[in-house]
Amino acid sequence: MPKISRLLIANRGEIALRIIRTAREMGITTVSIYSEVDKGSPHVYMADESYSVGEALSTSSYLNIDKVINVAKEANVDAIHPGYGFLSENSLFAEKVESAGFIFVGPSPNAIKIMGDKLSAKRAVSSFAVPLVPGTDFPVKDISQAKLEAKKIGFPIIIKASAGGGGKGMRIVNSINELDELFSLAVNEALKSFGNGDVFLEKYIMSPRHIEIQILSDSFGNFVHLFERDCSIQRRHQKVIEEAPSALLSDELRTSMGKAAINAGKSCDYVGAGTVEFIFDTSGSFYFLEMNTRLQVEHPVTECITGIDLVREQLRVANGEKLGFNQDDINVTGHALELRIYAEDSNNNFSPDTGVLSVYKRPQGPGIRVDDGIEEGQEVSIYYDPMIAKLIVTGPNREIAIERMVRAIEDYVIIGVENTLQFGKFVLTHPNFLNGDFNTHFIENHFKPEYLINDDNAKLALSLHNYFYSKKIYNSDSNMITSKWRLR
Ligand code: MV4
Repeated sequence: MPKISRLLIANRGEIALRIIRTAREMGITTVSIYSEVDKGSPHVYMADESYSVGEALSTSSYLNIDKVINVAKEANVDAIHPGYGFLSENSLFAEKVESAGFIFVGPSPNAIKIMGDKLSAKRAVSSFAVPLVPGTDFPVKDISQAKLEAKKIGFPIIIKASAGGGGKGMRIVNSINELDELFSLAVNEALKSFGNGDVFLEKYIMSPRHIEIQILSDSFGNFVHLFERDCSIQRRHQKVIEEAPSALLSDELRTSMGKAAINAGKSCDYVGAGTVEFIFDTSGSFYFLEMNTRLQVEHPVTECITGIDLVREQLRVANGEKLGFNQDDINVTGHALELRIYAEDSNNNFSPDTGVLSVYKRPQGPGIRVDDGIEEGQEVSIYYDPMIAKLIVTGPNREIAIERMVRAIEDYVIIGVENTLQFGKFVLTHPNFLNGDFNTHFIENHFKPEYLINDDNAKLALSLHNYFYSKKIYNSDSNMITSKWRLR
């Protein structure tokens, strides 16, 4: 007997739609929530039912635990899927969901808590054969202790906030002279941002690849991994392109990273879909960084190369079912890339842009998937994440997947809001990206705004490439009848 027949999706935008679609395929009734600015958004009318949770500001709506749980009661749902962001990695939320009698589609509150703190995560995985960056597995309390430990590790080192994430509270220290100042800056920033001044030290890995492993587990202790995603192409901790498989992992490393990732999951009795993040250095060693206890933005590339619907597996596992396959059943076919398209101006230091999407045409064709949560004519507001859409392509190999992505970018029309489509094309056509020679510093090393067209008219022409594209059309007398043709 399935327990989940009614599901609340505690999120908005593309991920809410992503979850609604799979739930519907499984015969589950979907309930969404919306803030006042999202009244006309697709996640409201795509769900079977939708409830208001308040004003635009996230703290008064999508982040308000009591309001979300009240909707769950009112709508009489069986389970809550948190998506990513918002309340997805809030252990207090998971706890309250469960104590109100609902199924939380995700791991236990305890697993979220362990992995939500970097030091406790490192301590948990340390006895489970997961390689760690040389460093301290305890908070460094004062500057004299910092000096002692830094000398043991050897410079350069990196100071990290235990409660941190997304690069906040991190400081790179190149020599002992800089340590005093950077240590107190890191502690103060950690205190101010997280209310927790615990920091630890690690050897700084200079030019790493960021490689993460998708895992899945059920409540019977079965674990599998779904291979890696290479997320090295990022800008200030904001991912830009993700791909699977990585252009550089050997099968041997892939297998040992997969095993390490499963062990990290076992260290906290993980249940559901999770991601274990590693950095990979130039000598081919990999080290655990952290574990994300949610479905990730970039999960589609894994779905594309494995054929596995990760949301379906999350819901099956939450429903108390066993994983439907074991490790040997999971195979990789082809290559997938995801480009995140942000409402940001790449000519103006990527400052967020807002406005109405006056024209919005998605690319189509074999191997193309667009995950978005907005329609033509709707407004991109200041209130939430600036990501407009994810363009995901699959091809038989990396080269063809890249060619396909470039074609899809050319066919994509986004007018009314500055966006990073052309920036994405710059990266995808860069020789170092093409030959797989890149690390997390790719954009700072290779991108200058001058490389993109800065002229408004030219930019418009580019975004209209396939909307009003110039083609030679001849009539029956072989006279050219037009040089402008409106697509569809
Ligand atoms: C590191 C590192 C180098 N050495 N740790 C950045 C965010 C957080 N998840 C961990 N991060 C890093 N930790 C050591 N010991 C470099 C980074 C890092 C990074 C990691 C993954 C993806 C992009 C990054 C960009 C800058 C720094």
